[in-house]
Amino acid sequence: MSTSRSLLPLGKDDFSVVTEVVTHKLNHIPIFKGDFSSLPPKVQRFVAEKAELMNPAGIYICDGSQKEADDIIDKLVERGVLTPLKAYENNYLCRTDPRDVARVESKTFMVTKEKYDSVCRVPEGVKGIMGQWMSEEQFGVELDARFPGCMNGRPMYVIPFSMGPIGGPLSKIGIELTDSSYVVLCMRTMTRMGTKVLDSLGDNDFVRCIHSVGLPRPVRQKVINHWPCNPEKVLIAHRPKEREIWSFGSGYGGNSLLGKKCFALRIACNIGRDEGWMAEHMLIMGITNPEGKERFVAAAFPSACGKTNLAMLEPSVPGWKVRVVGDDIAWMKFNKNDGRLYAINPEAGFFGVAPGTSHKTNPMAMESFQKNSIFTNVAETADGEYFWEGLEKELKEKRGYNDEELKHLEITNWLGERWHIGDAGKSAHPNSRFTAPAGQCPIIHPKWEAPEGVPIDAIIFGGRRPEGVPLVYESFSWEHGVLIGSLVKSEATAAAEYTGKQVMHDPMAMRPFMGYNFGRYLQHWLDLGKAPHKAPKIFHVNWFRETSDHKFLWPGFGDNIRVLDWILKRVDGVEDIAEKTAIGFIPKRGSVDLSELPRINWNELMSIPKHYWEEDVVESRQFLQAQVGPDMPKVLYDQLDQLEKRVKEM
Ligand code: OXD
Ligand code: MN
Repeated sequence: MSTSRSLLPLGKDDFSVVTEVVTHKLNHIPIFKGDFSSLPPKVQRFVAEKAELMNPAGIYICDGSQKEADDIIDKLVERGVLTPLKAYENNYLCRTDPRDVARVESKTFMVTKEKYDSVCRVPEGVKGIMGQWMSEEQFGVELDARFPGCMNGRPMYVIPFSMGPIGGPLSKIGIELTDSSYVVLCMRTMTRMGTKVLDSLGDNDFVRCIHSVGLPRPVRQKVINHWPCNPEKVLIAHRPKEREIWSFGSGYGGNSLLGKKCFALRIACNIGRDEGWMAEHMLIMGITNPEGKERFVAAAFPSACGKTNLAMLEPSVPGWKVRVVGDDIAWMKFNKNDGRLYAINPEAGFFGVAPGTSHKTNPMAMESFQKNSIFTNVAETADGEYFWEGLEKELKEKRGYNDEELKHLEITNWLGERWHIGDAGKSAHPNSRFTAPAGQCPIIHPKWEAPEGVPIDAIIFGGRRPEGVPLVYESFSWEHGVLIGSLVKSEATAAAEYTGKQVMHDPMAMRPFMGYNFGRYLQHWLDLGKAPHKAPKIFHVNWFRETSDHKFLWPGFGDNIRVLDWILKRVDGVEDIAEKTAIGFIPKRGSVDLSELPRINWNELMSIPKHYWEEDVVESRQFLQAQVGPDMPKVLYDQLDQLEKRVKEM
């Protein structure tokens, strides 16, 4: 263990020590805002220890009020960090340093004493993809090379936040310390934040989140776009046992809004394992059929597969209604009384990928960010509107332009350069984002903040699978469904540092967000699915299958309701609409409503090519042996054997 003071064990709260430490440690650091002495003692201690380590110019305790947000926005506008998007009410554009635009998976680590608590026992020479481990000793060294004095000359904001409705039985509290006021604003949208969270802390523990942009003052290098960051020294480290997150060098998204991926997935899946629940990369949606019966589903897709679009789907079939509970993360727990699985969305906002979002693809997301939203790395029109790839047509229609006029429209791209539609390059960064309050979504579910959550009847996995995988299939059992989840694959995404279009494994859509040994995580799923729990049915969908000349076989978007209709009928126990195949139950021809759709090549869309699946099973086994190895629960290898046998007999 390093000698780093910030790593000292936290120990029991001894109030006399706390008072002593606090007065001593805050001696030389002024309070810019808030009342330090009114913080709960354990929070005082956390703040004081970390302030001593990072040496900020002062401490700013966030109360979460509108006035506070307005003050911060005014300052950021004055400094040029935010630009008001004049066409809307309280919408702002932020351009980052172009080197800081996405999650940095290669610099993301789980820090545990035992390596195999974090990662699987992969064979010699194999690089594990389900998370990275760092030893406590190494972490101490890395921390000492970054955090001492890292907030010199900058304020340290103290952000108390709740993931989930404040005080709810499934909710958890975190405190984030950050030197980025952009982070404060985004955390205010993405979480429930402020004084009221502290009031509910009581005897509960909180997740300790420490974030710095990593550029103390005086700054010796050029700051680009008023966006301080330190790309060479990025580190995102989690200490699950200590419920602690340390993030350095990046101000962007999941790297800095620590309530999201770091807490609500990587740390929370550890808490969930200890406490008997699950933290998953899943949307939650309520679907009401034309007869008025509502069901909730949770769906896991890798990043950039359209979770936000699905969660806010506008059904193309009359009579159906969809309402969103969450678009990215689900915390789910089986209820002791009725045995059903209940889910909450721990977040309070949407941090959605902007490009591709339009009134055609996701009108409800568009309505959600007409005010009080922050747009990061999108483009701007001369009239103060946001712009990104996918908005060309509606902009043209809105202005009544012809093609030539559209090409002359003045746009400033995400790099701050003049740009026109048709010019080389993209106007917006492919991972540019909107940050919008969930409550502004016109189809937010009235129960989206129900503290006990909503009951889940189906779990859906999916990915971008151009080849071989039918539109929808249903698992034979919970165990088979867990195997299907462990074999989720998808084309790469701009949300991380990957480029290109290769199909990558993304087990349970959790590959970048796994917080402990993936084999044990699968075992946790298997354990939770047992009686008396009433495990939901598990399905797999693929909206992205292509013809040999790369045309999508399925229209997707609002038409996905047709597939959800079939899924919910299966949940209701309708038998005669399914056909047994080697990989699972698929819809019988005619059982998915295709009315009013242009011709769908059903045979191609639903085909299960034997050669493809033979190869896929072999590849899956190799993958699981290489990546999960001896940590893979035997039950799942049995499931894979059965799948292989069925495919052989096809
Ligand atoms: C996200 C992601 O930002 O999954 O939600 O990358
Ligand atoms: Mn996500």
